[in-house]
Amino acid sequence: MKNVRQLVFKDITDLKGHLTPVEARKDVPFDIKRVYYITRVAKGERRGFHSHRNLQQVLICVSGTVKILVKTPYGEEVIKLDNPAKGLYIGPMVWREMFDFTEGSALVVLASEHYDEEDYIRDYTLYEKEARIYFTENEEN
Ligand code: T46
Repeated sequence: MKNVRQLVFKDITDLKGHLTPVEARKDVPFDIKRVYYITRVAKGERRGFHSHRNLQQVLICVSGTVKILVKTPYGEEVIKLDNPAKGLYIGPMVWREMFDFTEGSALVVLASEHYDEEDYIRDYTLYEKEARIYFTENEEN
């Protein structure tokens, strides 16, 4: 789907457990300017409900599981993150919702930019209008 792809990282396993390195411009396609994590989400809570105009992010569920709905005017998909060695790349102009967080789950997000509320589109009608223009102008996506 446009501006979304699943990433697979190294899972270095030995008797001590698992280690997954994630390096900027190698394992994720941007320089990482910000990291945040979402934890202790109440049962049944749904987050997101927005798109970003420019931001690129990689979502990694390092503990437990969570489902991510990604949506553009051209289609939608639900991706379950259930492995710390897998990431979900979400580029610009993709609507996202996060739900079904299991108890104790931890969602780590690597972001290409510092926090900027102006980059968010939180109204779906406005999102759809801007997204159609964006994807028409970026046909190679
Ligand atoms: C996204 C999904 C996956 C900050 O002050 N700094 C930050 O870096 C972030 C990410 C958020 N905030 C503030 C803004 C709100 O007052 O934290 C509050 C909760 O943010 P929000 O309601 O946007 O959280 P989610 O879980 O709906 O969305 C977040 C990210 O904001 C968003 O970029 O793509 O996770």
